[in-house]
Amino acid sequence: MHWHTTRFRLDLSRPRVMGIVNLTPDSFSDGGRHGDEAAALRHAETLLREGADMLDLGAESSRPGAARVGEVDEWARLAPVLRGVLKLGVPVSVDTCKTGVMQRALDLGADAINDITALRAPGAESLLASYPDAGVILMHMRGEPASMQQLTDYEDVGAEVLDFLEERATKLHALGVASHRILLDPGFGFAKTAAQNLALQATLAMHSPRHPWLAGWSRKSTLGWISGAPVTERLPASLAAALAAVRAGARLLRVHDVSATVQVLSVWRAMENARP
Ligand code: HH2
Repeated sequence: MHWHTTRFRLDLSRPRVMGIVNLTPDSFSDGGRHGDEAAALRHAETLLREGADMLDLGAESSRPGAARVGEVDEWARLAPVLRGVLKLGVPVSVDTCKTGVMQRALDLGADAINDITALRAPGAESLLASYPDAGVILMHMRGEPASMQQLTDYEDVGAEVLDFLEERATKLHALGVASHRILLDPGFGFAKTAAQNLALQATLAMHSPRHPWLAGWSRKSTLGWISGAPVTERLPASLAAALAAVRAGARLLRVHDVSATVQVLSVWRAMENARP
């Protein structure tokens, strides 16, 4: 099972780790710490030394209630760092929901687009179809980050999210995006209550989608709701969630704490593969 991206094929036969590089001054979990270009590049290099299999670069916070960033500002934050991280020898996805930013990132050579709105912005689907090799991550959410936590009315959250993701993948496929370019993401924390996030993962454990899926639990508020830990102290909770996601079938983990996640996965794999 491989995920095809612009320059690399990521082997997902074992779970992989995507290291987060946030270029936003207002991220919920690591706001502003990598704001300046050189610091962001150093952070990316550190994540790779720690064992990240790929990097995800984002310049607009999607935290509930976060302010929107204009296309020009978003690209101004992304471009210099993207140029640098594209030289580091691993796949790089760009976390954006703006078609113009996607195009510029793909023109610069980005390996994949990670879109929390699953390419629903005007022109986004056909743009991705016109870059024959780029990877795509389609995430489920409702509304906008500012309003999404008021949109949590579901009959059956697991079934609705799975249907949405399969529909989006089918639509893209029909437009010419090959299946092996597509990853799905249930969007933990996006227009879902804590209990719904848990129910959603339980559904995924029982019904695996037809494409590999990514789990983004790292430091999310559901983990605070369960454990009582503030965002700065959610490493143990994030590791437990990462492992539970892998057991539920996730093939890629979007995380802030790469070294600890890689360590957890290596011990888990050794024990899973051990025989008497
Ligand atoms: N979560 C965040 C941002 N982008 N992309 C995908 N595919 N899946 C996720 O779960 C996901 C995502 C939010 O986390 P973070 O990047 O740490 O914060 P912020 O959006 O505030 O920068």
